[in-house]
Amino acid sequence: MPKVATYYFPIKALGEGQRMLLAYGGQEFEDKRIPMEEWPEFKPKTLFGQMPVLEIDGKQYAQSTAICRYLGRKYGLNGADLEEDFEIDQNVEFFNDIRSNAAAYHYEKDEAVKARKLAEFRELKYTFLIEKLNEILEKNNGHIALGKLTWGDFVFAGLYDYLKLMLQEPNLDEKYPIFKKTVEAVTSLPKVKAYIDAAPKCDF
Ligand SMILES: N[C@@H](CCC(=O)N[C@@H](CS)C(=O)NCC(=O)O)C(=O)O
Repeated sequence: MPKVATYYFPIKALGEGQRMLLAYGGQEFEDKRIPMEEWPEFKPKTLFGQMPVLEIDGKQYAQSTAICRYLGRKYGLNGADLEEDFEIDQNVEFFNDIRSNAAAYHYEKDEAVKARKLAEFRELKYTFLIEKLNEILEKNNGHIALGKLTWGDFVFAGLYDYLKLMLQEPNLDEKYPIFKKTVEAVTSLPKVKAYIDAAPKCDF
């Protein structure tokens, strides 16, 4: 078996998809959670100065979506053809767009600017994006694409709690029950559940 390690901050967010995919694939891995104090030293050793990073037999792999797509292909969680692969990519990129929109105000340091950006997002974009996401997941019966489990669901499930935090929407689950159902389609898979039960607990 190859020697595999994952590197990310001690949260789920962009790092959890790859961890859950490795667990799904029955791949043992070293789950390296780098505290913020150690990040400045590790950053220059990564491909793009960012995490998550996946390392297989000493080779680094970067970019969370590309990593999840790669592992998904490895473990049979991709589409059956070009068209199906496209549908997964397309819907994952749409989900990533929601994340980018939320990140645009979430990381703003100036509180007044942050409040203004959040208000603008709420007024102009939020409802359309969230309703569209709900429609996609409903249409696919609790999956992000193809009406069945794919690597895209791991991206969604890994990031969902962090997205909720960024959206400042603790009640999202009640309003859109399909979101939680999509997360649980991944987290209830026996090997993934075993990984989660043993992993450090994180809220997001
Ligand atoms: N497009 C990249 C984004 C990665 C990213 O933004 N990583 C953040 C943590 S979520 C990071 O490494 N931040 C520390 C830094 O940039 O110094 C991906 O999807 O992997």
